Amino acid sequence: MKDLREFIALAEKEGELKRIKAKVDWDLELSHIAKLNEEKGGPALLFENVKGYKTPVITSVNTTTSRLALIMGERKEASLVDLMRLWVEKGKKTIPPKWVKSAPCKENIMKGKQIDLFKFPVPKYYSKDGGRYWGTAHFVISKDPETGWVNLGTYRGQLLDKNHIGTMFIKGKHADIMLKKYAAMNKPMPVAAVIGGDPLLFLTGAARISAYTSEYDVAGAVRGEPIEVIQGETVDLPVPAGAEIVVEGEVDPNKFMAEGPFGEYTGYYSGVGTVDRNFIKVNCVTYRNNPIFWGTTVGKAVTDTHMTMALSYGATLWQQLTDMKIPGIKAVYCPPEAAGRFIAIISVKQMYPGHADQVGTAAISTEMGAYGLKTVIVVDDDIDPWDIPRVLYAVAFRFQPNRCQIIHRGRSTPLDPSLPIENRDITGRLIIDATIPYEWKEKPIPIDLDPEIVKSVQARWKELGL
Ligand SMILES: Cc1cc2nc3c(=O)[nH]c(=O)nc-3n(C[C@H](O)[C@H](O)[C@H](O)COP(=O)(O)O)c2cc1C
Ligand SMILES: [Mn+2]
Repeated sequence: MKDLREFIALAEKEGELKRIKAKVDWDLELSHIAKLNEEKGGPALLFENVKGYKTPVITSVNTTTSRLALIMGERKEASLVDLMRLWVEKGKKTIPPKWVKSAPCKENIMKGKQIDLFKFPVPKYYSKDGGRYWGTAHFVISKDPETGWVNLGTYRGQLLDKNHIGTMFIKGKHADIMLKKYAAMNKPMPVAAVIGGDPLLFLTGAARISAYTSEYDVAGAVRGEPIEVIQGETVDLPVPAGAEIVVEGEVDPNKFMAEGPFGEYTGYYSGVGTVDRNFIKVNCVTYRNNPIFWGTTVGKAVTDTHMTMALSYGATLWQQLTDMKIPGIKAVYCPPEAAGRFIAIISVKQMYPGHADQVGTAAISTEMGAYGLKTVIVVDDDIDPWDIPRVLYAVAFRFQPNRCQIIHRGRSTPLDPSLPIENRDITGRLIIDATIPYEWKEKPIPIDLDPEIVKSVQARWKELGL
């Protein structure tokens, strides 16, 4: 799948996409339709008649497991865990992108005074938002000035004026790490903010892939073939050949504009009013003929962003545990209800005393887990981590509060509404070992039905009138 258009064609064929022909306002109406539709598990929506614009807007692309499966080239019936397992398997061997010389994303080019981002139907999502958000289902490309590592990260982007996009690179995110290096060199950081291309790129942009690894290489691996890229017009960065819209520009580490607030995927705002943040000064916009704008809804779970993160955060946690070569890990699940990131459930086939503890502490030390993962639940391998009733059974009947581990300090997210707004750098963590301790000589004796009696009573089922 090279681009968003291939996804649209496939989703339409599979009954997973609806074209909205009625006129819809980009100002709150579009996002509210998308959100209500997502709450009902509805299709992806292609708004073809956005008030005042010719360019259509697509939303709700990642909201259901069936559509995530289409993106990953899987059967529509695949479960979230099947998709995560596939990501982990395929992601083991990264595939770097392939350079091409001409590409659809260069069909139109705006530079200098021609640039006007208001020419695109940028939605406003919630009434208390600080403005219209250009960047939701997008990703920002930047390059490490020391190593040449190319990073793709989904960082929200506010439309500030016709050639400025506000950004929020949270401390320690890869674009933030890179920006600090540019600051030390007294240089602006060249960036490209991209909408479209292979939909896997947005998923990997939102994934917690380890530092020094390019999301392009992971997306290529999961796709099974290299992502096609072309040199940026004004920046020395690879941009996806099949992108719908590429915004090229620079982030000056020493310049700030008022940004926010933005209704987050936690269901809350992460602050009051605006905050001065770095921004992208846009120098060039390239786009396809008849471009398609792509947005994702945030707000209360579960919507598009939560499903995006349940897959991308869950798969990267699983991948990172696999990379540590800890034996016995059967499956990982990060429930979308917890935005795919605050709670992780891991099943393990225990092989030695302390194995479950190792899994719990490893999880919070991965790139994914070290960032705001608050609760890890470790279960035995007879429990599927996505089977929440069985996980609760394990928490009820195998977990003992005296064996829980509280870690008092770890990297937090400024979005976590359980911490005071002004003090969200550091979080606590809880590791719930809901396994039966390996070292116990006397294990609880399970109650099993007698198989012989089961057989005989089943033979009498009709007679019993059941
Ligand atoms: C819709 C959406 C919006 C996001 N907005 C931000 C944001 O504004 N700032 C941020 O640091 N991370 C944001 N994230 C999370 C990052 O995409 C995620 O942490 C990712 O790992 C960042 O890439 P990096 O690991 O290369 O830094 C967002 C994720 C999604 C799905
Ligand atoms: Mn990264």
